[in-house]
Amino acid sequence: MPQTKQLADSVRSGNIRSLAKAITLIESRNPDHSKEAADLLDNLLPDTENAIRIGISGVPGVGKSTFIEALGMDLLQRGHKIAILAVDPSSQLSGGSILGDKTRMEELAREKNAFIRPSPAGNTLGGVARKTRETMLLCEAAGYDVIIVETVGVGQSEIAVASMVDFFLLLQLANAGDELQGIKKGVMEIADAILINKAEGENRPRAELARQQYANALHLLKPKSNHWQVPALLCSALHNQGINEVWQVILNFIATMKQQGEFEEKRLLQATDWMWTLVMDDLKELFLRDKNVAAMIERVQTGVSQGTTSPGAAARRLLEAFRRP
Ligand SMILES: Nc1nc2c(ncn2[C@@H]2O[C@H](COP(=O)(O)OP(=O)(O)OP(=O)(O)O)[C@@H](O)[C@H]2O)c(=O)[nH]1
Ligand SMILES: [Mg+2]
Repeated sequence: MPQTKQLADSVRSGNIRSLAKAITLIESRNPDHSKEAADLLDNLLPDTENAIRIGISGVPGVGKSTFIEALGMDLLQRGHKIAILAVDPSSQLSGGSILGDKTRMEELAREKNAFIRPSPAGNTLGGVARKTRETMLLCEAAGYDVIIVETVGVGQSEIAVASMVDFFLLLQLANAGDELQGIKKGVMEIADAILINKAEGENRPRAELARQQYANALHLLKPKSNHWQVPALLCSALHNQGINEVWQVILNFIATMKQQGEFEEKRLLQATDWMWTLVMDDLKELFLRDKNVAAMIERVQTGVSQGTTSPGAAARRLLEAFRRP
């Protein structure tokens, strides 16, 4: 399609309006647009190799946005172009977004080499993550060489973000005494580094203590890679302390993974996983929209919820209905 190619070329040239247009196309719920969006992504895929993808998560108020602003300003000075995207699992409920009304990245937002984009409210986490991932690719093709995906830490969304980035950073606070209780083990297992924020002033000794406890706990976890020991670090995003150290850790991680061949391997694995996620999502939707299924789903589900039909029998009946022409 010549139109798609034109848009792709314009995105590649770094034109912001075309990038915004491309993102709108990807976010569109109009089924007519999905073929065009897929063509566009295919066209741009070869241009998405060179960026560094970073995921950042942590509980509300831990300082994610403040950290991203500090890191972002630092990276801009080093000549990078950065894009910041948000996966907001709460947007399904509130219709709001992390970066919506409470953007705390005012400095970054004024910079021409920074692109900040909240994810649209979506019906499912999968849907929101899908758009975030595709938006990330568009930004890369447009020349942004560092992509930061922010998400509030509520389990599911962290996993979704970790599966689309090269480096996953978990922000924590030093809460005296219960450092390791508040953190779910599963989340710790997907982190490539743990960063204790607000480690300044009188909070510093407690943060250092927490850092040591994390470091000890991390040593006990089975490593994701034999070539990377997940570090526990300190910073103060508000006071701009320790930010560059984190960046050096990220660069070191990427260099090590590339050297070991694990970088490319992980991206290809993520791409394959992603394909299956999309297939499964679409299958589920086809299933739910199937007229045979639709005709009986409520009755069958009621049977299961009232204990009169077994889940296995119910599933079998629904699948048989789905296969029936
Ligand atoms: N003392 C101190 N305060 C900080 C630091 N970093 C962030 N804060 C403050 O903590 C509050 C929350 O910071 P945000 O950056 O908005 O936190 P967030 O994790 O993005 O929060 P959500 O987007 O709501 O999930 C703000 O008042 C920040 O000024 C820090 O290093 N030290
Ligand atoms: Mg925030």
